[in-house]
Amino acid sequence: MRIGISCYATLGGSGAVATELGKALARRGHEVHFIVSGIPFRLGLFQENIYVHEVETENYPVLQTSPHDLALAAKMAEVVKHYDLDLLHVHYAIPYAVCAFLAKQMLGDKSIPVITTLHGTDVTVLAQDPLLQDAIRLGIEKSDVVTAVSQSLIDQTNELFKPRCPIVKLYNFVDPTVYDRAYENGWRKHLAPNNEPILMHMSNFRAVKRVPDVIAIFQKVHATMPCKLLLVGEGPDLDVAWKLVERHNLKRDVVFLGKRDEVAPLLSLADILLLPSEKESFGLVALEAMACGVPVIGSTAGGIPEVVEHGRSGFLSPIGDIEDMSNNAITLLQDHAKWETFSRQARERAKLFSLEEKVSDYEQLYEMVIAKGKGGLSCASGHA
Ligand code: GMT
Repeated sequence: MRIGISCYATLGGSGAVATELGKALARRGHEVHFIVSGIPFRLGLFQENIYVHEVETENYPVLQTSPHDLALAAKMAEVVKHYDLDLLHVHYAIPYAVCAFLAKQMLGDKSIPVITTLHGTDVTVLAQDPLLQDAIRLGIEKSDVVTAVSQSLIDQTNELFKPRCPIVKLYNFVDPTVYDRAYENGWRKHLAPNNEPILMHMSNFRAVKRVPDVIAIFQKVHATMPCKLLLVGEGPDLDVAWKLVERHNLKRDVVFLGKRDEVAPLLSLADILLLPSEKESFGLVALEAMACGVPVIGSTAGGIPEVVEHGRSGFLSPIGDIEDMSNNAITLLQDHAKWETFSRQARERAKLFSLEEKVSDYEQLYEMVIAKGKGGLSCASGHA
């Protein structure tokens, strides 16, 4: 198949999933064309069957804003035509599903099926804005197939948008050959010289991640036992984290590592992953941590309970229940046998979300959409 993929190129789970999916499809012999505004952060070095088409727009003095999304739509149409693509798979309703719809209009007679994968923020955050809500609705309604990364996200999308076609659930995945605790490296000694337990939080530090809760949980655990906190990533609440760490006199035991592309070796250093999010449609970082044998202490937000089994691969508490989350972390860290059991169970659980299996699911979906497209899309044709 010849597949076009559009996604956000910056750090974030949706870009990671879209890129890993594209790479896996290319390894299976498909021709994969990334149509993007920047090089996807996990793309890595040259790989056979992968093409990147970057959209660049100039800022014209007379226009107040750059016509980026229109250029992206035009680029999609151009790549579809030039490479005779079989389908477009876009990640996020806005702008990508809307751009794909525009591209279809530009293509006129050449029909191209569009699959949209919802990752969360468009539905759970951006859709609160009534104007954007209409744009997201258009993206969903005009896609031939819509998938979502958890049941929780499907439920929220159904409630808000009542789409005519059922949304397909396709969970995110992890490559167990890359995410594996076997990575153990010399850093641990450097970061925790007295073999203190390491707690980790990894995110884009948006408000929905509840970074102040991360610090508060760590503060309570730290008051009970010597331990370290590793913060990976950056974003709007990074400053808040710095200030809290200083105010609570935790500087010596908290390390800010900043943005990192290759996270498997880092996750393998951790004893606990903290994910107390307010919203989380899936929680890819939880799955990646679990594959590295790291139990998760988190909230019950969104799709997290579909990934982390409470009481087996981690503990989940109501959003904001710092007391419960810190007690759970202490329980696991004080009982090594229990931690070992949770670590093993986390790895076993993560194997159920293995890359190869989920990529086959996407392949099947693509084949079905292409075949239906040739005979006229059924449910989806009602949309167009
Ligand atoms: O979590 C973020 O802020 C990044 C965001 C993204 O768009 O990359 O992540 C969303 O998609 C991921 C991949 O499907 C999910 O694992 C995350 O749970 C989801 N984030 C939210 O729902 C807040």
